[in-house]
Amino acid sequence: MIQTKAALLSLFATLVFSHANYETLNKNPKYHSYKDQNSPDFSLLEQPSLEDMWGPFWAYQGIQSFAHLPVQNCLTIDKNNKEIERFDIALIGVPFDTATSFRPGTRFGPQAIRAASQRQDKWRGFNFRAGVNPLDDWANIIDCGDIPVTPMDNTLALKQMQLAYKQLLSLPGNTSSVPKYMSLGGDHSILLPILQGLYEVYGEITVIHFDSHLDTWAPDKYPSFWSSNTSEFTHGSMLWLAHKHGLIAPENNLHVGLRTRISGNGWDDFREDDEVGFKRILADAILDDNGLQKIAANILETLPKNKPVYISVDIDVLDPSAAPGTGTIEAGGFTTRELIHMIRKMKGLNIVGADVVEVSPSYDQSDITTTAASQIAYELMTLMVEAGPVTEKQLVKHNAAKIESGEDLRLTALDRIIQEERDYQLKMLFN
Ligand SMILES: [Mn+2]
Repeated sequence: MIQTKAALLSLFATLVFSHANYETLNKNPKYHSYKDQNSPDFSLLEQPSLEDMWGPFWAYQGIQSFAHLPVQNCLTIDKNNKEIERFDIALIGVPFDTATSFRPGTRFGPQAIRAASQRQDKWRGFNFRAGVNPLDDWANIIDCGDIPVTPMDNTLALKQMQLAYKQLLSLPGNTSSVPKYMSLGGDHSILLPILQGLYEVYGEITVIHFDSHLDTWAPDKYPSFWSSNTSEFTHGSMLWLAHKHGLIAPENNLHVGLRTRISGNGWDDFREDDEVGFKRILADAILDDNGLQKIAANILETLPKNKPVYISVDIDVLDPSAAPGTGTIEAGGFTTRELIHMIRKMKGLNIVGADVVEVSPSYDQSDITTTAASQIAYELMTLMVEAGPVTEKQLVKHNAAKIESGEDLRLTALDRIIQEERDYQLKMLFN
């Protein structure tokens, strides 16, 4: 009897507490907009503002930005203007696809990912896997629109992307010293100018690269007699170039999800990949006992804890059933759920930027790929929010020993390639 009484009391206490809890603790009026217009109290309510009445809209309405975030053309922001509205994290589209070796079409990626992100917004943005709403936390997040990259000339396109990231990374953050960018591709070659921009701000970056392919191929691994400087810049060689120009850490970069066939009759590609400073986690590793957990542990063991880390997600890391809308699909990849799990496990790393690339909507079915890409972008931004604001101490300009003069030779080398190529092209065109 005593036991029953105690049980009843505890049940009663739980009911009272949970009711009180819902009413007083969890009910954030910010997220409860509905007013009972039949209630007698309704006429006593304050006159609603036009914003109250017409500001909120349904997920499929409004002008499409990523997750209905505010839009600003960040490339036209004058950083010296004190009046500008500052931000900490921003989406930036890079609709460039003329460095692809197989099926093109990723120039339509950023707009399609935005369209697929419409059911994400501040209002219903709480990431329960992380315990944070990345769209409504300390970071001011916006959509910066697209870099207007030319589809006519890759030398010029590379130059435009270099200058664009330089400009974007020179803007002051709101809470952060520098904003972080979540780039939407575009083909994977866009990673090179991104890493160049980040190198100037942070120094060498460690890259974690989710991809079914290596993308550390030397340009001469493509079978062609014909070559030029710009022909070296492709979506399969950008990591080789980044290594050659000293933009990435010399070791402990990591591929996750590899499963493509490799060149020739042996392990050459893997040996060359070693030289570029990468370790490899193959897609099949997930078949081991506790494979997913082991992959996540391996990622955390390999990546540095206190150094800048960049996450690049080629959507072809997913199985074609989970991401058919990409240029170079490979059978036998991860599910979206598995990839999200791996990303979630990277909490605590110093993520300074990320991308989702190679989304090619014309090969997509029922928005499968674009929906996966928009969710991955959201998970990556969650990581950025969890990492906290960028502090001055993280910036390379505060480490004078690393860069002695204002100009870094490793960056000017790439600029020189571009200039030489430009001169060469002009000569070919007009002589
Ligand atoms: Mn790739």
